[in-house]
Amino acid sequence: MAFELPALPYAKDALAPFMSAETLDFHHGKHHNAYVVNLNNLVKEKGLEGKSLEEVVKASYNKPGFEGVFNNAGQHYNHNLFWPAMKANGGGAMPARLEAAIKDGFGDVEKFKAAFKQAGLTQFGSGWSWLIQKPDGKLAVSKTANGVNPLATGEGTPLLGCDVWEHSYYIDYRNDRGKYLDAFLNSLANWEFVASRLA
Ligand code: MN3
Repeated sequence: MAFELPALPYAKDALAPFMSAETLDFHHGKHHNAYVVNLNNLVKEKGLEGKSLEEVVKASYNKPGFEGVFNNAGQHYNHNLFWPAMKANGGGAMPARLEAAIKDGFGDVEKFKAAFKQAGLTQFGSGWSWLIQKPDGKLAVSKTANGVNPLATGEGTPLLGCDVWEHSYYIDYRNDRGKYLDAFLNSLANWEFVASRLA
Protein backbone atom coordinates (compact mmCIF):
# COMPACT_ATOMS: atom_id res chain seq x y z
CA MET A 1 0.00 0.00 0.00
CA ALA A 2 1.33 3.36 -0.99
CA PHE A 3 1.75 6.04 1.66
CA GLU A 4 -0.94 8.73 1.60
CA LEU A 5 -1.21 12.39 2.53
CA PRO A 6 -3.57 12.48 5.54
CA ALA A 7 -6.44 14.98 5.41
CA LEU A 8 -6.11 17.89 7.83
CA PRO A 9 -8.25 17.26 10.94
CA TYR A 10 -9.72 20.79 10.68
CA ALA A 11 -10.75 23.30 8.02
CA LYS A 12 -7.89 25.10 6.30
CA ASP A 13 -8.90 28.44 7.85
CA ALA A 14 -9.55 27.01 11.34
CA LEU A 15 -6.16 27.91 12.83
CA ALA A 16 -6.12 31.56 11.71
CA PRO A 17 -4.81 34.02 12.70
CA PHE A 18 -2.10 31.89 14.34
CA MET A 19 -1.57 29.72 11.23
CA SER A 20 -3.20 30.98 8.05
CA ALA A 21 -5.05 29.05 5.36
CA GLU A 22 -2.30 30.15 2.97
CA THR A 23 0.38 28.54 5.15
CA LEU A 24 -1.63 25.31 5.42
CA ASP A 25 -2.27 25.35 1.68
CA PHE A 26 1.46 25.41 0.94
CA HIS A 27 2.72 23.44 3.93
CA HIS A 28 0.21 20.57 3.81
CA GLY A 29 -0.83 20.70 0.15
CA LYS A 30 2.62 21.27 -1.40
CA HIS A 31 5.45 20.46 1.07
CA HIS A 32 3.97 17.44 2.89
CA ASN A 33 2.42 16.16 -0.33
CA ALA A 34 5.83 16.28 -2.06
CA TYR A 35 7.39 14.18 0.73
CA VAL A 36 4.67 11.53 0.22
CA VAL A 37 5.09 11.46 -3.58
CA ASN A 38 8.90 11.25 -3.29
CA LEU A 39 8.69 8.57 -0.58
CA ASN A 40 6.43 6.34 -2.66
CA ASN A 41 8.83 6.55 -5.61
CA LEU A 42 11.89 5.90 -3.43
CA VAL A 43 10.52 2.88 -1.49
CA LYS A 44 9.78 1.26 -4.85
CA GLU A 45 13.30 2.00 -6.07
CA LYS A 46 14.91 0.70 -2.88
CA GLY A 47 12.77 -2.43 -2.43
CA LEU A 48 11.16 -1.23 0.80
CA GLU A 49 7.54 -1.60 -0.37
CA GLY A 50 5.13 -3.11 2.16
CA LYS A 51 7.04 -1.86 5.22
CA SER A 52 5.30 0.44 7.71
CA LEU A 53 6.35 4.09 7.87
CA GLU A 54 8.02 3.50 11.25
CA GLU A 55 9.97 0.56 9.79
CA VAL A 56 11.12 2.64 6.81
CA VAL A 57 12.20 5.53 9.11
CA LYS A 58 14.27 3.21 11.32
CA ALA A 59 15.69 1.12 8.44
CA SER A 60 16.89 4.15 6.44
CA TYR A 61 18.31 6.35 9.23
CA ASN A 62 22.06 6.92 8.79
CA LYS A 63 22.17 4.23 6.09
CA PRO A 64 24.49 5.10 3.18
CA GLY A 65 22.54 5.32 -0.07
CA PHE A 66 19.21 5.71 1.74
CA GLU A 67 19.44 9.45 2.56
CA GLY A 68 16.60 10.34 0.18
CA VAL A 69 14.34 7.63 1.60
CA PHE A 70 15.06 8.77 5.15
CA ASN A 71 14.52 12.48 4.48
CA ASN A 72 11.11 11.89 2.93
CA ALA A 73 10.01 9.12 5.33
CA GLY A 74 11.12 11.18 8.33
CA GLN A 75 9.29 14.23 7.10
CA HIS A 76 6.11 12.20 6.34
CA TYR A 77 6.22 10.78 9.88
CA ASN A 78 6.93 14.20 11.44
CA HIS A 79 4.12 15.96 9.60
CA ASN A 80 1.66 13.14 10.40
CA LEU A 81 2.30 14.04 14.06
CA PHE A 82 2.31 17.81 13.48
CA TRP A 83 -1.21 18.34 12.02
CA PRO A 84 -3.24 16.63 14.78
CA ALA A 85 -1.03 18.29 17.43
CA MET A 86 -2.81 21.57 16.64
CA LYS A 87 -6.45 22.65 16.88
CA ALA A 88 -8.59 25.78 16.80
CA ASN A 89 -8.57 27.47 20.23
CA GLY A 90 -5.67 25.26 21.29
CA GLY A 91 -2.99 25.88 23.87
CA GLY A 92 -5.30 26.00 26.88
CA ALA A 93 -5.32 23.82 29.99
CA MET A 94 -3.70 20.39 29.75
CA PRO A 95 -5.34 17.09 30.69
CA ALA A 96 -4.35 16.30 34.30
CA ARG A 97 -2.29 13.24 33.33
CA LEU A 98 -0.13 15.25 30.90
CA GLU A 99 0.24 18.18 33.31
CA ALA A 100 1.43 15.81 36.05
CA ALA A 101 4.01 14.21 33.71
CA ILE A 102 5.23 17.66 32.61
CA LYS A 103 5.55 18.86 36.23
CA ASP A 104 7.49 15.71 37.01
CA GLY A 105 9.85 16.31 34.05
CA PHE A 106 10.30 20.08 34.12
CA GLY A 107 9.06 21.44 37.47
CA ASP A 108 6.11 23.34 35.98
CA VAL A 109 4.31 24.00 32.68
CA GLU A 110 6.02 27.37 32.08
CA LYS A 111 9.47 25.81 32.46
CA PHE A 112 8.50 23.14 29.91
CA LYS A 113 7.27 25.80 27.46
CA ALA A 114 10.48 27.82 27.89
CA ALA A 115 12.61 24.72 27.24
CA PHE A 116 10.55 23.71 24.19
CA LYS A 117 10.73 27.25 22.77
CA GLN A 118 14.48 27.41 23.41
CA ALA A 119 14.99 24.09 21.58
CA GLY A 120 13.11 25.45 18.57
CA LEU A 121 14.94 28.77 18.62
CA THR A 122 18.38 27.18 18.84
CA GLN A 123 17.80 24.57 16.10
CA PHE A 124 20.16 26.13 13.54
CA GLY A 125 18.52 25.98 10.12
CA SER A 126 15.66 23.59 9.40
CA GLY A 127 14.37 21.05 11.88
CA TRP A 128 12.00 20.26 14.73
CA SER A 129 11.61 20.85 18.47
CA TRP A 130 10.16 17.93 20.42
CA LEU A 131 8.53 16.85 23.65
CA ILE A 132 9.49 13.21 24.07
CA GLN A 133 8.87 10.39 26.51
CA LYS A 134 12.18 8.66 27.19
CA PRO A 135 12.44 4.88 27.56
CA ASP A 136 12.44 5.35 31.38
CA GLY A 137 9.05 7.10 31.10
CA LYS A 138 10.32 10.61 31.92
CA LEU A 139 9.47 13.55 29.67
CA ALA A 140 12.21 15.66 28.05
CA VAL A 141 12.69 18.29 25.36
CA SER A 142 14.82 17.67 22.29
CA LYS A 143 15.56 19.09 18.85
CA THR A 144 16.54 17.53 15.53
CA ALA A 145 17.77 18.76 12.14
CA ASN A 146 15.87 18.45 8.86
CA GLY A 147 13.75 15.24 8.81
CA VAL A 148 15.38 13.52 11.79
CA ASN A 149 13.11 12.59 14.72
CA PRO A 150 13.37 10.91 18.14
CA LEU A 151 11.98 7.66 16.71
CA ALA A 152 14.96 7.42 14.33
CA THR A 153 17.56 8.35 16.94
CA GLY A 154 16.00 6.07 19.57
CA GLU A 155 15.87 8.97 22.02
CA GLY A 156 12.26 8.27 22.91
CA THR A 157 8.64 8.46 21.78
CA PRO A 158 7.75 11.82 20.23
CA LEU A 159 4.67 13.25 21.97
CA LEU A 160 4.70 16.70 20.34
CA GLY A 161 6.77 18.07 17.47
CA CYS A 162 6.92 21.65 16.21
CA ASP A 163 8.11 22.18 12.65
CA VAL A 164 10.67 25.01 12.66
CA TRP A 165 11.46 24.85 8.94
CA GLU A 166 10.89 28.34 7.50
CA HIS A 167 8.03 27.01 5.33
CA SER A 168 6.10 26.49 8.57
CA TYR A 169 6.08 30.14 9.67
CA TYR A 170 7.47 32.51 7.05
CA ILE A 171 4.11 33.52 5.52
CA ASP A 172 2.56 34.34 8.93
CA TYR A 173 5.56 35.41 11.03
CA ARG A 174 8.30 36.21 8.50
CA ASN A 175 11.62 35.65 10.33
CA ASP A 176 10.12 35.69 13.87
CA ARG A 177 10.48 32.03 14.85
CA GLY A 178 10.03 32.88 18.53
CA LYS A 179 6.62 34.46 17.97
CA TYR A 180 5.58 31.37 15.98
CA LEU A 181 6.74 29.03 18.77
CA ASP A 182 4.79 31.11 21.34
CA ALA A 183 1.64 30.86 19.20
CA PHE A 184 2.17 27.11 18.70
CA LEU A 185 2.41 26.49 22.45
CA ASN A 186 -0.18 28.99 23.69
CA SER A 187 -2.81 29.16 20.91
CA LEU A 188 -2.51 26.04 18.74
CA ALA A 189 -1.26 23.03 20.75
CA ASN A 190 -3.79 20.21 21.08
CA TRP A 191 -2.86 18.92 24.54
CA GLU A 192 -5.51 16.17 24.41
CA PHE A 193 -3.69 14.70 21.40
CA VAL A 194 -0.32 15.01 23.17
CA ALA A 195 -1.74 13.32 26.30
CA SER A 196 -3.15 10.47 24.17
CA ARG A 197 0.42 9.58 23.13
CA LEU A 198 1.68 9.12 26.71
CA ALA A 199 2.59 5.51 27.48
MN1 MN3 B 1 7.16 21.14 7.25
